[in-house]
Amino acid sequence: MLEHLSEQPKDKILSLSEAYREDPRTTKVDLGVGVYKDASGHTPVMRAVKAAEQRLVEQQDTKAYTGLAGDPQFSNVMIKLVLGDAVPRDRVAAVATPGGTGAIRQGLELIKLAAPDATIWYSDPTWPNHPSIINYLGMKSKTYRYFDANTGNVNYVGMLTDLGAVMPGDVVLLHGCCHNPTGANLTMPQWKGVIELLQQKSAVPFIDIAYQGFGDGLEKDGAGTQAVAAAFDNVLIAASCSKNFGIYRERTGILMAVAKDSDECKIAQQNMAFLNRQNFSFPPDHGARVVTTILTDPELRADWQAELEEVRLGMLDLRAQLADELRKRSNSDRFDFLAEHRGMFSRLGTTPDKVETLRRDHGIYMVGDSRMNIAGLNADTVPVLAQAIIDAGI
Ligand code: PLP
Ligand code: TYF
Repeated sequence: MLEHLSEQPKDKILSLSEAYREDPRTTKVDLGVGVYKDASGHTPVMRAVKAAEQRLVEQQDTKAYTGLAGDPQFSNVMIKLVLGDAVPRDRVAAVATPGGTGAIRQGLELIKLAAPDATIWYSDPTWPNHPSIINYLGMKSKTYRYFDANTGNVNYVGMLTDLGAVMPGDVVLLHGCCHNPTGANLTMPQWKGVIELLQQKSAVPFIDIAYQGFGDGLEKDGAGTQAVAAAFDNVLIAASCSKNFGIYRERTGILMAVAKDSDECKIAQQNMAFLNRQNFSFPPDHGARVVTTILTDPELRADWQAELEEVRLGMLDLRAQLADELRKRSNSDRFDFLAEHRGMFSRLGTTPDKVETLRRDHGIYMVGDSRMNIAGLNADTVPVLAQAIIDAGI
C-alpha cells in the first residue's frame, strides 16, 4: 500500500526553520515562522498561562472526556472575546478545535455539508494553508487581489473589483486582522465597503482571526469581525488562541457559526459536533481550559492583557525602528509602510532572488515571498537588516 505514496509538497514556512537551524553562522537572523519571540529570541510562556496551569494542576480533579464541542464555558468566553455583543448568543454555534487551523478545516467541512458547490474566495496572497486545505478537500476556489506591492498597502480597488464576481452563496475568506503574509489591513471604512458588497452578492463571510491583540489591541482587532458578524445572517469565524495566549503547541482554537436564528443555530451546532466526531472526536482541552481560566478570572485576565499589550507595543516599536533605519539608509520614505503594517508580519515586496541574497550573504531568513516576522528582530538586528536590505539593492 504505502509504495503508492508520492512525496507531498513541503510547507515552505516550516522548511525555512530547518534551513535556519542548519546554518552555522552565529550572526543569522530568523524572520521565518510566525511565532512571537522576545528580544533574546525566546518564545516565553505568558505569566497568566503559567498561573492558570498551576491552578489547574492543583484544582483539576478529572481528565474525563468533555463534550464533542469542548467545554461550553470556553465557547462562551471566546464568543465574547471575538464577537463582543455583535450577535445574540443564541445565534452563535461554536465548537472547540485543534488550533485555528482545525477551526478552518472544520469550517470548510461545514461548508461542504451545507453548500458543496460554493466557491471559496481567498486573498492573493494568503496564508498558504488556506489554499492547501481547500484544495485537499476538493473544494472550488478563486482568489481576489489584496496587496499592492508598490505601496505596501491593501489594493482595495482590486479587491472590490474581484469580489464583484462573487456568486450568491459563495464563501469569502477574510483575515480578521493582522493579515498574513502582508501585514496590510482593511480600515474600518473599507470593512464597511466589503460588507456592503458581500451583502449585495448574498455571500457568506468566513473570517480567520489568528492574531487578535497583536495589531491595534484586542478590541480594535476584533472590530472588523464584529461588524461582519452583525451584518449577515450567516458568518463563519475560525479563531486561534495560539498567538495571543502563546499556547501554540496546545492546539487551541474555535469554530463559530453565526446563524440567522436560534433554530438554525441548534442545527449548525449539531452538525459542528458531528464533524468534530468524524475527524477527531473530542477536541483538545488543556489549552481551552487555560484560556477559560484566564478570561474568567479578573486578575489573570488583566495580567494577560498587560503582557499581550507589551508584546504588541514591542512589535510596533520594532516596526518604527526598522522604518526609521531604512528611511535614513535609503534616503527615501519608500519603506514607511513597515510602520503602518500591523501584526507579526510584513511583506517587504521584493523578489525571491533578493530574499535569497539576504539569506546567502547576510544570514537573514525570511519567507520566499519576502514575508518577515517582525518579532524575530531586536534592537541590535534592526540596523543589520536595514543595511542588508540596502546592500541587496531592494
Ligand atoms: N490563520 C492564520 C492566518 C495563521 O497565520 C495561523 C497561524 O498559525 C492560523 C490561522 C492558525 O494557527 P494555529 O492552528 O496554530 O492556531
Ligand atoms: O504563518 C506562520 O508562520 C504561522 C505559523 O504550516 C505556521 O501561521 C506556519 C506554517 C504552518 C503552520 C503554522
